[in-house]
Amino acid sequence: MSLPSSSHAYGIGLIAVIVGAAIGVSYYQLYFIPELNAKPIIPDKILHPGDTTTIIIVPGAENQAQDQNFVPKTTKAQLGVNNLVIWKNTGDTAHTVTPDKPFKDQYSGDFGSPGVIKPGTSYKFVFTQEAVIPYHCEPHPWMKGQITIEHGALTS
Ligand SMILES: [Cu+2]
Repeated sequence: MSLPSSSHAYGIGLIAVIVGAAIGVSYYQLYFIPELNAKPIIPDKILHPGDTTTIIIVPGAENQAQDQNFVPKTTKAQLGVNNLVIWKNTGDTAHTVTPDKPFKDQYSGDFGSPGVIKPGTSYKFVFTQEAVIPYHCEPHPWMKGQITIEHGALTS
């Protein structure tokens, strides 16, 4: 009788291992993965920098013969200093701020105006990581600019 009872114990042991593994996998899926996918923790001074960087979309920007459209065309901002960047449309035509190739900030997500920036309105984006992003205006592709986000002097 020793053989059947030991094989019975073996069966129970096997079931225990399977149940344990199943619990482990569901724990991993329920708690561990969401933790990994959660937004990174960003220092408050980067989420709420003391200063902003403003880029003006000037009147006549849609005119291909006009050099000035995004002013300034190339801009640098520092993390923790002025990494909240605002594009202000002061003209009378709708424009967009569209990255030349998609850029996704680790915290703020996809960069680029969700639609057009109507005259008198603006588009804001908080950059939380270093990046160099060439961008343009979708309806007027000759309007080009570049924003560079640098490690800030105040950032550790
Ligand atoms: Cu435009």
